[in-house]
Formats: sequence, C-alpha cells, structure tokens
Amino acid sequence: MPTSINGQLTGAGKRFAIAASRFNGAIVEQLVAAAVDALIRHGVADKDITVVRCPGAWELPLVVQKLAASKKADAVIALGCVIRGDTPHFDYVAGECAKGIAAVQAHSGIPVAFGVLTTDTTEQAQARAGLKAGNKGVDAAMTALEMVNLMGQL
Ligand code: INI
Repeated sequence: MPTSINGQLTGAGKRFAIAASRFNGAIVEQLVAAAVDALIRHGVADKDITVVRCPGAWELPLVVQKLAASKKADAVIALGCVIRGDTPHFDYVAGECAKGIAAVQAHSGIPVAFGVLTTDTTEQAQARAGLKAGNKGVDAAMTALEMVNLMGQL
C-alpha cells in the first residue's frame, strides 16, 4: 500500500489572514464574506481571522508578503477581482498579481490561496462571487484549510 498523506479540512486553533482588494469592491466583499463564513464553519475562531484591505489587485502581492512574513498567520488568502472590460492594463494587473502571489508562496513556505477573479466581464465575476457559479472565496478558504493541515504533516 502506498503511503497517502492528505490535509484535513479542520481549522480549530489555526490562524488565517485574508488580503482583499477594494477595486471592484462590491464583488470582492462577497468573496470575503464567503471565505470568512467557510473558515468559521470549519472550526476557525473569529479571533483567528484577520482581514486586511488594500487598493487593488496590483497591491495584493506586497500585502500577502507582509502577512506571510509576520508569522501571525498559518495561511494567507488573497481575494480580488480584475475585469478585462475595465482596463487595457488587465494583463499587467492580473499577471503581476498572480506572479507576485505565487512568488510569496514559493519563498515564504506559507500557503497562499489564490482567490483573485480574472474575468472578461462584470457578469462573469458576479457569477463566480456567489451568483451562479459558486464562490471563489469559499474555494480559496477550503484550499487554505487543506494546505495548512497538509503542511503540518510534511
Ligand atoms: N485593480 C483591480 O483589483 N481590479 C481591476 O480590474 C483593476 N483595473 O481594472 O484597473 C485594478 N486596477 C488598479 C490596480 O490594481 C492598482 O490598484 C492601481 O494601478 C494603483 O497601483
């Protein structure tokens, strides 16, 4: 039998930091609310969840980096929303945000869940923020829970 190691979805005693951007705030706040709700329903205490807000997705990597370096969180959840229709800079903002967050995870050793919506339209973003196609905030929270527990076993 192979040895199988899996992260459980339990959060009691674990600390989570959420970095959320204000740009497209109505959508991002739906991701934040859903992520917090998912964490609490999996045993995370209110006092162990910190939400930090920054201007836009471009700023998320720096905030995530600070949170990861603080050692005050077992995992960080990055939440934001970049909509192509809003800007010709879409590729720069979305690309650098994703690259920057990936770099923090790789270099800090702290799990960073990527819950940044990148869509062509506002409708697509709304659909992924609870309207029709699930909620990316929940997905990111579940990923963070699993990764925290997995890291504890490796
Ligand atoms: N920031 C976002 O989070 N989403 C966007 O869709 C967006 N658009 O469309 O431009 C956006 N731009 C702001 C950017 O993240 C920075 O806050 C800004 O450039 C200042 O550094």
